[in-house]
Amino acid sequence: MISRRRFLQASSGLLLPFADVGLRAAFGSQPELPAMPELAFDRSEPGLARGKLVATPARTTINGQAVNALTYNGSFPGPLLRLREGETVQLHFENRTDTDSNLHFHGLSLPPGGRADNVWIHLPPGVSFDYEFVVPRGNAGLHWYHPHIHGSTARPMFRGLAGPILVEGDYDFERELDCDDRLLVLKDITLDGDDVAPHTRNEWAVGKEGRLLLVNGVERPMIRARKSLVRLRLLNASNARYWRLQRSDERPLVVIAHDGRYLERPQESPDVFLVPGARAEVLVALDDAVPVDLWYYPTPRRGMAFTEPQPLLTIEPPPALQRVSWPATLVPYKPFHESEAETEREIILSLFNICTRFLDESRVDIHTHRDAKEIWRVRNVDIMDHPFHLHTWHYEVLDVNGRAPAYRAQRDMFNIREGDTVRIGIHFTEHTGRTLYHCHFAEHADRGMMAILQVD
Ligand SMILES: [Cu+2]
Repeated sequence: MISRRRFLQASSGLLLPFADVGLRAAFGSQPELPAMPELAFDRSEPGLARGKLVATPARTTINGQAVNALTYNGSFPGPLLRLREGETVQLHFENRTDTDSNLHFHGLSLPPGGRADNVWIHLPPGVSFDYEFVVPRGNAGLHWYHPHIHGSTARPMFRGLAGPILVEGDYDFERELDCDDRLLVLKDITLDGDDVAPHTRNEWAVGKEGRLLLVNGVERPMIRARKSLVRLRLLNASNARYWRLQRSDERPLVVIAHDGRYLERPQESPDVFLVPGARAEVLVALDDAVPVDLWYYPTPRRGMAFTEPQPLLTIEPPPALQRVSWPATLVPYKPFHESEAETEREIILSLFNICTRFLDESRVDIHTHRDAKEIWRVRNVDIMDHPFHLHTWHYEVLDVNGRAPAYRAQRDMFNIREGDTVRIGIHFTEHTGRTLYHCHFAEHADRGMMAILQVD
């Protein structure tokens, strides 16, 4: 908990960030940020990565406490799947939980069926499935995996079924980045004794937020930076919490990626904002010999569980500071040209439904064809925000209530605030099949706030 004095400093912007934080770090009461455990792939055959993932209840350690959680391979959050562009992945998945399960590879551009990103298969308890896919080129970045069973995703995901996927690529800009590279899974949780707290009735309406704000499973860790430039790869694996992060010294963060796609060029931003399911990569430049805190700020939305602003993570600079720099450009960007769009559709978000309908797995809500370029006008007529996710393809946000965003980016998550109209441009390249778009509050998706897209 932070003191009232500190809270007032934070909210009035008169932050004195270093005094107490530096001391706390120096006296070692903050745990060091644990690196995410990695799934051990067998790569004895060139071009092939073979691994095994088991969804299972386990007694695990969360924030230093023994907890009965749901895990992948015994760890909370699930282990990192470190993949390479172009390789074939064979992933044996076993469901040892007591409800149906499967895997959704959120953010990877995979075929939405077969043995790839197939959310239509439901594996009963005790049943296994062999996933197999090629990691597509252009997918280098941070993605994640979690169960995607309509009606029973929110509960197991809150209890722990979520893990990161990091695809390594071969981009020139990365060779220029001399940085300390860290992967951070942001996941909140509420404990009830040594169990994970169940959903309350209200949380099924507004989304379940946890009281503990965890980074790689621990509260308020610290990083002893090995370089003066720290690259944070951030994943919001929460059911419903919005995470807005900002430096304690109020210097800008340098954003280089959203949702597993690199930007054209780094963008300085006062903060980084992650809705459930979103990812971002930011650079934190350390050029003073004092620790920097990354603060969490609540984002007002109707129904939210208010959490005080608080320091989430402390970054201690290395003993010898270097001059930091980063490349001026990152990767070439293919913009969405509105004049090439053949269709403009209206998608209306309302309470637990999309265009007045709840999900029906036997119905197709939108039909289109491969290579189509479409504009979707996503209108939120509800009194609640809804984070909008499209499977299989990324989209570019063209405007929010008619205003273009500060910079263009490919995304698979975007917050549609109550009353807002957000226009997105989608190019349905490469894949065909039946896939989904939905609200990424896991509780809303479970209640039917999902719809089906068929691409022929
Ligand atoms: Cu929603």
